[in-house]
Amino acid sequence: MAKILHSYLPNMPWQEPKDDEVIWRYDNNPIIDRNPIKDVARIFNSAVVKYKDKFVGIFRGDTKTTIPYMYYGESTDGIHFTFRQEKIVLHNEDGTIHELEYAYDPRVVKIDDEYFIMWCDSYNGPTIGLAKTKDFEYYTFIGRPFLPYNRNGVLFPRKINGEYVMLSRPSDTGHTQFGDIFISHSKDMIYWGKHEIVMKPDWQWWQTSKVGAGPIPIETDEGWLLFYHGVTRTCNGLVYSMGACLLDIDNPSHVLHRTGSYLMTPEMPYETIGFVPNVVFPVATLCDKESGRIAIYYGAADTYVCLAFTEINRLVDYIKRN
Ligand code: BMA
Repeated sequence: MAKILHSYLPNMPWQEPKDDEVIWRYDNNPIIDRNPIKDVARIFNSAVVKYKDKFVGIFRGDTKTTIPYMYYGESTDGIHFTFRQEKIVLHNEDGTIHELEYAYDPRVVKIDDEYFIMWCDSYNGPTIGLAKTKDFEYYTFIGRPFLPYNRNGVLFPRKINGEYVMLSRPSDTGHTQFGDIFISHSKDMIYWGKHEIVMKPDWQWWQTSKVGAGPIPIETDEGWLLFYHGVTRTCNGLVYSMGACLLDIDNPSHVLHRTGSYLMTPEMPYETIGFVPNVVFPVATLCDKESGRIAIYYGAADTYVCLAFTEINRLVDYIKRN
């Protein structure tokens, strides 16, 4: 019986499974539809966390200029969100405003009493931006952990062996296709090193082009549970599916088990039809230690935010068997 070790969230969104499926979609997907804010055409690939007595999120909003920025939203049930109309403003350490050219695919993690935000930032090409907030009102820009080109920065929710640990996916300019997941370490969140490879694409076609870390890893007694996206190139463009793996608790560069069959691939109309068809892109999870429930927030077709659910025992069993 696999157990989640560090998340306590009894009132998270949940829907019972209909049969013995390992992962199941929310019946009322998508939870965020097109044109959710005045200047924003689509919200997708977004991060939700628990904050005080509500659920808050840092959302990727593709504006009507088609440039993406980050937006704040909140909810009492984790399903119905209200958004601030203005994009999130970051400040530098000296209090001046930190200008963003664009910002996409944010992840959020709470470490001690602060929330850290990672996103795909622009600095002579896409790389990872890192900021922090205590209250989702005032955000401080920390820096860019890695050189361009890099995407999908995902911090672990606690220090491991005394160091902060981040997954990332060094990549190309966008015109060629490769993407492996690496891990890096830092004592202060400023200087990052000890880079190691974690995972490369595999021979199964759904994950043969690129892989990238998804939500913040979940600590379980079987290892760190990491959902990830796997990409295949077809004659009709790229297809993004979802897989999962278990990483060693003390040395997360070591993959213990990994899905050879995908967990979820684009099938529903909201995943196969949209701004970019055939994309399932997991970005955040909520989970409950007592019940083993996991809710996954994923972007669909670069157009919507959707929810899917799983349960730790079924999932770990599936990852090991596949
Ligand atoms: C990736 C990122 C994601 C996006 C995906 C599919 O490179 O840009 O934001 O969901 O492509 O378009």
